[in-house]
Amino acid sequence: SVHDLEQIFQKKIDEEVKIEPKEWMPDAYRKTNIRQISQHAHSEIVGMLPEGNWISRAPSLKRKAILMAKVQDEAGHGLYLYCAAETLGMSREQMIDDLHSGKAKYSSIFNYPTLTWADMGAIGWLVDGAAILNQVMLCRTSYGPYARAMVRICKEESFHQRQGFESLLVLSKGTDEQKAMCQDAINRWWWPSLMMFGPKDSESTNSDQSMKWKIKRKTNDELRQQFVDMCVEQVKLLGMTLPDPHLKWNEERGHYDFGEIDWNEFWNVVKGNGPCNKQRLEARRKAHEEGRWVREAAAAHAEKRKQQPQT
Ligand code: FAQ
Repeated sequence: SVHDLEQIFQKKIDEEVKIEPKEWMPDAYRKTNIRQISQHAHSEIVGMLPEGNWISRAPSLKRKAILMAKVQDEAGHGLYLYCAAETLGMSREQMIDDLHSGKAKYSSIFNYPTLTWADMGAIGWLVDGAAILNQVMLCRTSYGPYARAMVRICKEESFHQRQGFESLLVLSKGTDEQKAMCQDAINRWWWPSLMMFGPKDSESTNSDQSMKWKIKRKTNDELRQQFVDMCVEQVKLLGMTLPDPHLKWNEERGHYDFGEIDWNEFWNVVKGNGPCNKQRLEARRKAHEEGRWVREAAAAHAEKRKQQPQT
């Protein structure tokens, strides 16, 4: 019976056995994995846009080559993740349609504009930094294909974060104008980066079940706190500050206290009304339309090959 299957399933989870595509799983487990993995894939692909904005304006050949490589890595991450979601029975076309129609979510962070070159550094340091903390935990997620994709993604992501920090470090030692640009980028990306971890645990509708199924291993607030503690130390090396007057070491908790996130802003962005939501989706739809002939030609070519006798 379904009840027995559910018990066997939960036993596997409890014993740290990975769940593989062809095995029985509860419908809700399948659904929430499709939801999370496809949102994650969309985030990688939409996440290419804010940085893509600066490729043609990078300040040197070296910085341009690094930025191009980073953005290409993100495309690769998106593709691994779409593949992982496909193993659960959702087609790529459906996922892409859901993104383009505005039905599917992607990370709120990519709906903010990249106003100066320093934003490339701030994204690497803060956005990739937040992404890694979340993804290191996901290397141990219970669904096999997702966990394995995360291992490779994390290696590349750590490199991205280091390059972001290094790039800010150069600005932080530069002219007064460069220093100001660096601080301004940190000021603008700090709060949106904290929002990447999702709503507070008390508002997080999926967390309880996802923790039981070991899809998530740490809660939104746990990871956010870890991120704050890490950044407070790292920002000192830059000689810059974080834009939060409430940041204060709490001896009792052994963590930094920090100010309240603007949750209205967060939900507003998640619901599609952030500064760049419309622009991002528009860019994705346009790219999809413009690539249509390539997909059609590739499919026609594959069909032709199938008809030809094998040699
Ligand atoms: N933005 O119940 P919870 C990257 C939604 S890193 C938008 O707590 P959950 C690398 C959530 O979907 C970024 N929506 O949800 C990169 C849910 O709505 P639903 C991508 C958000 O899933 C760097 C509702 O709120 N990383 O791409 C956000 O248990 C630089 C309630 O929330 C991942 O996606 C948000 N920030 O926990 C690329 C990691 N937060 O679906 C380019 C994988 C929450 O019920 C450049 N995902 N929501 O309608 C996760 O770990 C989880 O999904 C969380 C949210 C932790 C994001």
